[in-house]
Amino acid sequence: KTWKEGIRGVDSDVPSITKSIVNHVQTSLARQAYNVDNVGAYQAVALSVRDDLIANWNETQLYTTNKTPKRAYYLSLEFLMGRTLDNALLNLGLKQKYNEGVEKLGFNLEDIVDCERDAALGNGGLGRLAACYLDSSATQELPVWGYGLRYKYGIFQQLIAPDGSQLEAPDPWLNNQNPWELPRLDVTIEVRFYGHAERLDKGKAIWSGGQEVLAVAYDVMIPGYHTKNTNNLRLWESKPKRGFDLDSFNAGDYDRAVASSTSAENITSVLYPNDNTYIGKELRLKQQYFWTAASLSDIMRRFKNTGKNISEFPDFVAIQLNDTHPTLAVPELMRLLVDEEDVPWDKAWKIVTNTFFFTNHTVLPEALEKWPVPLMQNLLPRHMQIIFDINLQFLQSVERKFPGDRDRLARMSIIQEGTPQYVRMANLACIGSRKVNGVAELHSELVRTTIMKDFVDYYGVSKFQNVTNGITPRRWLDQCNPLLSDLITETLKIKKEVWLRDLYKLEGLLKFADDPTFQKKWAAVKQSNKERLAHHVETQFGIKVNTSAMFDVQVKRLHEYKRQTLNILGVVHRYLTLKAMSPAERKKVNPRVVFFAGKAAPGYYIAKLTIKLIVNVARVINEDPDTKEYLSMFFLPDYSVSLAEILIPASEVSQHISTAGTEASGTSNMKFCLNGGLLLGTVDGANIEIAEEVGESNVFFFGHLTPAVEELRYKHTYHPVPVEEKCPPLAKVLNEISSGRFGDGSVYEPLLNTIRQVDYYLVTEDFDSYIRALEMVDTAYQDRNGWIKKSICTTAKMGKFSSDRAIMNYAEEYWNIEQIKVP
Ligand code: 26Q
Repeated sequence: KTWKEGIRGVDSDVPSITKSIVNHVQTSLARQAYNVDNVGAYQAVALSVRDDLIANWNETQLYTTNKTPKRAYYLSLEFLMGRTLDNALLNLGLKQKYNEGVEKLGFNLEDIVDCERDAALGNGGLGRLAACYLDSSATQELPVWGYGLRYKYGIFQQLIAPDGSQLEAPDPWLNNQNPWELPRLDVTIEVRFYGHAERLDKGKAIWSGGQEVLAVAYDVMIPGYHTKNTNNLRLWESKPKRGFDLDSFNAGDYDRAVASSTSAENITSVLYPNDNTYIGKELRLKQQYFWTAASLSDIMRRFKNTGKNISEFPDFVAIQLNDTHPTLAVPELMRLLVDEEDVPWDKAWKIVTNTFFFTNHTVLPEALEKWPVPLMQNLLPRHMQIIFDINLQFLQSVERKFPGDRDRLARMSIIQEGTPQYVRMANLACIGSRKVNGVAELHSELVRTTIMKDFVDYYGVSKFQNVTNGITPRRWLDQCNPLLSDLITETLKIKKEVWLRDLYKLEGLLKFADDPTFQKKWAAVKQSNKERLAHHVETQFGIKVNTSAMFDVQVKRLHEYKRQTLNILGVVHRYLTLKAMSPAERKKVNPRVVFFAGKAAPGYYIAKLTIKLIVNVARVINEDPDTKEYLSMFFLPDYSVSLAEILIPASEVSQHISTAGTEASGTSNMKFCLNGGLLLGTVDGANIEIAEEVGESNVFFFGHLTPAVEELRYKHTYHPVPVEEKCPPLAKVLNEISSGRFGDGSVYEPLLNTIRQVDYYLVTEDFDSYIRALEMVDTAYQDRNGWIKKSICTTAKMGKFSSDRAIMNYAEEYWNIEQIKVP
């Protein structure tokens, strides 16, 4: 049997596929086979595919358990998986057969695939990265499990009101049953909150009382690409330990009877919709502890089943902390070892610091997690003791290395002094881990020289490394852009399964970059993807899009540091320039369509105002008969993984224009370039490494560099120069908006003032250079063949950005785990 044969063995032929689908319609769904709509067909097809996944998953888990290799665990509060059916079909190598099978049953596979709701258990980059990493771990047959939370509500659904305001609606993604998860109602773990901790001798303590909550496991199957290996993502759901309080119920006090069960269930109700900003809500801390405690208990149980000695824990377990969100795992593992396993403190600390690895995703000060000591003390009294103990030992050791350096001690302390005191999670994560890494070269260097500088002095630089992010080419090329994938396969003359697992093979495209026939085919694919997007926009939102214009895309979470404002102000500048031209002059202009999409955190006022400005500027310019042929703009609501899969292949230029030094990496930049879109961006994050790979002549760079940023900010604060003087064209744009050209200008004053006054993200400083970069894009686009060549060369040089490379880096350099071939 090979991986391809799956549960149905050699008979995974079309007739047995249709049989299995019909069977699921009649039994699992209890419906009549002649009365099934697309949604029903989706459910039946999903259940049929799931049978194969379950078989592979079972074999993998059984085989791996018996082999007892070292395993790695990826702890992430977010897994932004998107849809599963198409991915499962591709990875199982069954797409073609299911295509035929559903045709035979009178359905169309694409329509069926479209019925699936996204699993949107994440905000953006960090959560999608976790999903790509699971795909690459499974594909490369590495024993990696993900651990996360099974939120009842994923990232909110975004609606745009007629006045351009963002409205949020819940995302009840589990309303339809989810065929991709296996409830493990027998796998439950008790998690305690509150109560009191009583110290015993030898650093031990007893923690008791408080509230006890149950964690229930749901396992999500993660198939590798063309391998039987199927990994596991375990998501925890909270539920009350004891149903409800019968005494209160009998006394007629129903509210009170269910109060504690409601509070237990609330823990995994909803994903926090904040991205790159920290919020100090108790429920969020509860989520973090609930998840880390359940995961560690599960990991410990699995380890103890192997019968190994506890000191060997780090030889069998590696745990990657996805940002500081799971940092409580550090004191929690100390608690398990010291209080429950009777391991002496120092020995326990050695185990802990050989087990954890910490990835940092941001250097923005407002995003660094800090929890008030009183809050943590109340919720997790034992952990607070452990943190103080860790801190004391650590500071003593710093003092020995740098005697008398009080400031250094204050900076490095896990506890930030003041009223109240705070627990600095990044310090704790760093102190508790073997390695700390950033997510792109520049970012890792900033980690070493800014937020972790003192720790580099103390530990030495080798603890602080880089693993540049990556993306899975299965989803982000083969699945989302089948036409390009086919063209690549036909051109390289190697099997798709080969280059999709070794993305450096794309370099073979380089020798065709000048070939006119190939260029023509390449351009035709892009055109077809543009039309697919236009069709989607027209059917979903009722808007017509000019597909002969250049498609210019900026899609990402709304955030001041990402500078969507720069883009929109640039569009207004272009509009004013077009208006000032004669009709004859305009005819020489390259038509351009600018797409925006992205969600704003519900409490982020300036981000929401930016959306409103985009929508209202779009309304005016899209209606202007003088210019609408040459410039139009759309804000597509409710950006999601599925929408990205349509947008990205259609892009000719995409914008990644953060203030230098603020975007840790970015990962959509990689997705756009892999799909032959050119990059317009600042010298920031992974943009830099993309340019290194594809060549600077194939990207459009602009703006100040990271070292200049701090100085410019200083000047802005102490020697402010009005925008009118510094950048007259920008001042004109701001004034046009203020004066009501795009609807009541006063609405936008708070947003415009961020630029006119502090301008922390340096829009004013980069505006001129941005406009020049846009002009360079126009000039380059006029040269059709030159542009297509750039596009081909870009795709060809994206091999480095496969998440297979990134995961292999973690596996070899950090986790020390090995591939396992399931026979
Ligand atoms: C923290 C505390 C309380 C509530 C929410 C949060 C929170 C949630 C999500 C903080 C940060 C995030 C997400 C951060 C994120 O997505 N960062 C991005 O990570 C990508 C993957 O490494 C990078 O490519 C991006 O540059 C980075 O912005």
